Amino acid sequence: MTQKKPNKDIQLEFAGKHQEIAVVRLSRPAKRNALNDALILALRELFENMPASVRAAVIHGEGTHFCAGLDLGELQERDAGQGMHHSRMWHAALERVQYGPVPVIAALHGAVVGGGLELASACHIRVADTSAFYALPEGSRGIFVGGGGSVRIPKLIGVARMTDMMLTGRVYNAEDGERAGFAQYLVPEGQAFDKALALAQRVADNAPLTNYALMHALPRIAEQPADQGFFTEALMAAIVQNAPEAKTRVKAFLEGKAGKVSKS
Ligand code: 1HE
Repeated sequence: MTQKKPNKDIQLEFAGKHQEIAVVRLSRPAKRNALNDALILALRELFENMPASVRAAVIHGEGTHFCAGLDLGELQERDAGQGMHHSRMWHAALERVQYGPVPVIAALHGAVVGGGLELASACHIRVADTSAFYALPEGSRGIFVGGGGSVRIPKLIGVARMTDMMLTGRVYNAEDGERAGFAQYLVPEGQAFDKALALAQRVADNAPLTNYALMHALPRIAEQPADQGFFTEALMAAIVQNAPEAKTRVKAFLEGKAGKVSKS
C-alpha cells in the first residue's frame, strides 16, 4: 500500500491489484473516531479529490470502534444558526461519499453510533463483524440526527425501527443489525476489513459506467414514480450497454471466455 496524509485523523492508502482501491481510515482512536468539524471537512475534501485511477473505496475505523459519531465536545458552543450550518456541512461531506466518484464499502466494528451510523449509511455496501453495534444516542442526548440520518437510515431499516431507536435508546447488536438491514454482510470478529477489501476488488473490476449507474441512477430511480422510473431506467440501460466495455464483456461471455454465475 502507498500512503498519503490529508489530515492527521484520517488516512488514505491505496490497495488492490492496480492500487485502484482507496482505503480511508478514521484515525482518531483515543476519541473513538468521533467526528469533529476538521475531520468532516477532510472527509469531504478526500472524496472530492479522489485520484482518477481509483475504482472503489473502503472506509474503516482505527482502534476498537468504527465511529462514536459527532464530537460532542464541539456541540456545546453552537447556537441555532450555527447548528443549521453544521448540519449542512455534514450533508455536503456525506453527499460526496454517496454520490462521489466510486462505490464505497464500509467495514464496521464496535460502535457504529450517531453520526458514525450516518456515515455508514451514506456508503454503498456495509460489512460488519460480530463486535459491531448500532445506536442513535441523539435521542437521549437531547438532540436530533443532523448528518442525513433521517433520510438515509429509514431506507435501510424503516421509519418504525429508527423511531424506536431514538425514542428508547435501543441498541442493535451485529446479528440483529444485519437482520434489520444495517449491514449486507456479517463476518466473524476482526474480518470486516478483509471482506470489505475483497468486495471492493470485485466492485473495482466492474465496468465503471455500470458502477456509475448503480451509484447515481439507481437511488434516484427508486425515488421516482414507476412510470418515470421505467423511462429513466431505459435511458440508463441504453447508455451503459452502448459503451465499448459492455460489448467486450458480453462478447467474452458468448465466446466462453468470461466467468459463469456460480453459487460459491
Ligand atoms: C467522545 C465521543 C464523542 C467517545 N464525542 N468524545 N455519540 C455518542 O453519544 C456516543 C458517545 N460515546 C460512547 O457512548 C462511547 O464512547 C463508545 C460506546 C463509543 C465507546 O466506549 P468506550 O468505553 O470504548 O470509550 P470511552 O471511554 O467512552 O471514550 C474514550 C474517549 O473518547 C473519552 O475521552 P477521554 O478524554 O475521557 O479519554 C470519551 O469522552 C471520548 N469520546 N465518544 C466526543 N462522540 C451530525 S449529527 C450527529 C449526532 C451524533 O452523532 S450524536 C451521538 C454522539
